[in-house]
Amino acid sequence: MCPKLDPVPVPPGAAAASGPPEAVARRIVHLDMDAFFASCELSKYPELRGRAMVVGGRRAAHQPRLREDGTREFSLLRDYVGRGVLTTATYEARTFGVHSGMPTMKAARLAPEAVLLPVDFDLYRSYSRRFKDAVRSVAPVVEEIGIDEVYADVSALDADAHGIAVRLKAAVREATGLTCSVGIAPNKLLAKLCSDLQKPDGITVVTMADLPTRIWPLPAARINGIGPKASAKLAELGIATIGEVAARDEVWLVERFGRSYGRWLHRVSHGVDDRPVVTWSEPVSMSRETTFERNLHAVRDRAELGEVFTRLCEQVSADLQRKGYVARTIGIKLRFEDFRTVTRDLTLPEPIADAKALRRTAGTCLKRVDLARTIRLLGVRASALERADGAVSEPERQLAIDFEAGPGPSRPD
Ligand code: TTP
Ligand code: MG
Ligand code: MG
Repeated sequence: MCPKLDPVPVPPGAAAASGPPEAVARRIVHLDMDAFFASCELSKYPELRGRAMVVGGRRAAHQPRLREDGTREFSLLRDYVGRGVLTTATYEARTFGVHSGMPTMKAARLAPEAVLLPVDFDLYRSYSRRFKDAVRSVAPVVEEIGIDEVYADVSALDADAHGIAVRLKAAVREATGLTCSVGIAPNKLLAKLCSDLQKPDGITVVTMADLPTRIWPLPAARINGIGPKASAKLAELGIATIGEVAARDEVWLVERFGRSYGRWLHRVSHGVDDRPVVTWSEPVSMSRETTFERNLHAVRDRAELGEVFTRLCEQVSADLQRKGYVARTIGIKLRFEDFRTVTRDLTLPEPIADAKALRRTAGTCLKRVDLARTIRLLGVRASALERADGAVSEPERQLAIDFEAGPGPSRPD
């Protein structure tokens, strides 16, 4: 006999995309690329396959150099001096204890022979688009949640969970040559937890019946939403694992964490999560920026700087118009030779999308910056967006990743 399935709330408007409106057991995928930035770099430098390698900051000095015999010379971590942090590391480098967010100099002590590469965001964005398109070709209901991960609602697909995961991984591999790890579960919460359980190149399928054996032993901090503060408080109460949260009753949790967070803790520790897979969202801003090959000075390099500034405005304008938005706030970002970053913005009475108007407004912002030092980076941003057609919102399936949306090193290199 089939077990009785709880009805799953279907959000208004999501029914068509998420399958039939009647109660169905959901099947949600979380797919996350393996060592993403590093794996993208390996497609450029295949000779590094199998070697410990990390991706650090933006320094041109760490670009590989081509030798006369056609082979490449790479920077090694042991030669690094500076305050940068790693964006990621290959699994070979992780065996030395090196990981994302670690100061590069600390990583150099752990893995001195590892290769160090600078970030190449254009490359990662292009791989990101390719892998997301590949996922959509198998499972059309996709929510983008980061540069290297997505949720997909595969409830309507007529195949077993493992078979779907195999198809997704094959499509991603064919489109990018890269591996990913897939979790399939009845909801987003569990799918995200389980995609991490067999990394890299893993497939993990979890059902509600697996909760005690697969999910409860995990540290509570693995749940998105249990941050350092909540973890510390849980630890004070003698609670380390998700199972130990689940062992407390709701009233006990509410008394210690407040009504809404306490109730939420109770729900997530029991693997309950009704959030739908949302296939579109309104962009918050659109922006373009560029780091110069050499630092430019506002007076000495006026012509070159002016040209780049105009081009950035034209690109933002084209992005807005292509996606059907107008912007009320226009801003600029400058990073100087000493890595100090300043932003200025201006909010207009009427929203704009036109390149000339954008350039004029951004130019007004620029006048409010002291330009004595040379400039490394220039960016233009449009925010306070409204639909150009006046509609409040409209589904937009595939938003290009805003250039600043992707995660990056938290400190300049
Ligand atoms: P993650 O998916 O967290 O990590 P990953 O893909 O490198 O490795 P894993 O196999 O464990 O998934 O992040 C995706 C990319 O985001 C990562 O390749 C680099 C970037 N990133 C940062 O720039 N800084 C960070 O602190 C983290 C966590 C990631
Ligand atoms: Mg990843
Ligand atoms: Mg990720």
